[in-house]
Formats: sequence, structure tokens, C-alpha cells
Amino acid sequence: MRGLFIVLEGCDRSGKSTQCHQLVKQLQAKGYSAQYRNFPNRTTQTGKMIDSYLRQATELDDHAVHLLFSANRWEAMNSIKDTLESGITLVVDRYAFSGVAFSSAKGLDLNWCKQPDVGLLSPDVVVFLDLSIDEAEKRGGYGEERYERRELQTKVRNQFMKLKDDTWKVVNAAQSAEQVEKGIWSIVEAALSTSTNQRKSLLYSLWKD
Ligand code: Z5A
Ligand code: MG
Repeated sequence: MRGLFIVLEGCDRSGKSTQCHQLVKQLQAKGYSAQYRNFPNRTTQTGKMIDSYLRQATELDDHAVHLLFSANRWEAMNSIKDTLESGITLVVDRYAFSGVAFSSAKGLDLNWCKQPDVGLLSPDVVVFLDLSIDEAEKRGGYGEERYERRELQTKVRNQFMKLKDDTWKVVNAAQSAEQVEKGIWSIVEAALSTSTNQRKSLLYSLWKD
């Protein structure tokens, strides 16, 4: 049976990376093959350009960097598909939803923002870690990276809410890390319990259905 494609999304500091790593560990402890992936993947050619932009070392047009973030996902698609088909579950830290939420928060048209990612592999589960901006700020001051400003983060949160649909599972990220972990596990456990024929085939159908 193929692996599950699980995406964790959420605003800055909602605990995505912490929880993705915990989830991989938990899956492995229960005997599932699982791996972590993240976007942006800063190690590829597109990722290096994105990294330099985020660190404010270079300037890029908002549209151009949006397309780079999307290209950074497209170049990973074959590997993601092969990995899932080999039976490995992937826990993915941010996906196209972050792409659209951030670029549209900067003022780009939301429908335009969705277009480059149309046709990416659709995740089986999207877990949204929900955290207010006030709670996020309690987790330490903003860093040096480009988007780490309260005003923009507030807009990003509003844009995420526009993208959220019935398939998203929302977890209150203001709880303790252990409680968040339990909430995520109950969602993942339900998805894992689907039998081979219930598990839909992997489709390049993001935002097509
Ligand atoms: N971006 C974009 O514009 N377009 C795109 O297509 C994509 C991304 C994919 C870099 O992303 C930027 O790229 C990001 C969006 C944009 N800009 N911003 N802002 P990134 O994923 O590399 O960002 P990051 O540096 O990993 O930060 P993050 O993702 O925002 O943080 P997080 O992963 O959600 O949180 P964390 O690192 O797990 O935890 C943050 C802190 O909170 C840490 O000190 C933890 O110990 C603490 N923490 C975690 N959980 C808890 C709980 N439950 N209670 C208390 N404290 C906690
Ligand atoms: Mg992170």
C-alpha cells in the first residue's frame, strides 16, 4: 500500500517543524516507514535563490519569487510520488497553501497565486496548526527573515482562512506541544486506518477538484 501524503500548515511559529519531526518519530515507532520533507527546500538551485531572498540578501519581484517557491515544489514531485508509491509516508512541512497565503498577503491576486501550483500532487491530509498572532509573538521576538513582521503575519493568517476547506483538519496550536501532538496523531491515525481500496490514488489534482 502506498504511503500517506500528510501536510502540516500554519502561521509563523505555530510549531509545524516541531510537530512534523515528532510525527515522523511517532510513525516510525509504530512501525510505519516515514520521512520528513519541507518547503521551501533551501538546498536545491531554486531553494538557494529563495533562501537568499528570505534572508534579505537579494531582492526579487514578488511574482518572480512566488514562481520560484512553486518551482521548488514541482521539482520535488517525482521524488515525492516515487517515495509515496514505495510505501513511505511523507510528513511535509508547508506546501502550496503557504505559497498562496504569503504571496497573496503581500498583495498579489489570490487566484493568480494558485495557478502555478495547480496540478501538484494532492495531499491526503492537511493539518492546520492554528495559533493567534499574539500567541505566536509570545514564542519569542521576530527574527531577521523577510516575512517576520506582525502586520504581514496577520494578513497571512487571514489568507490561510480563505484557503481552508472541509478537508483541512484544524488543531489548536496554543496547547502544549504534547497536546498538539495528540491532536495530530488522532487525525493521522484515522487516515492510516483506511484500507488499500479506500485510499484514493495519488493524483496531480491540487485545486482541480
Ligand atoms: N513561504 C512562502 O512565502 N512561500 C512558500 O511557498 C513557502 C514558504 C513554502 C520560510 O519558511 C518562509 O517561507 C516562511 C513562509 C515562506 N516565512 N515566514 N514567516 P520556513 O518554513 O523555513 O519557516 P521557519 O523558519 O521554519 O519558521 P516557522 O515555520 O514559521 O516555524 P514553525 O515550524 O511553525 O515552528 P517551530 O520552529 O516548530 O516552533 C517555533 C518556536 O515555538 C520554537 O521555539 C518551538 O520550540 C516553540 N514551540 C513549538 N511548539 C510549541 C508549543 N506547543 N508551545 C510553546 N512553544 C512551542
Ligand atoms: Mg518551521
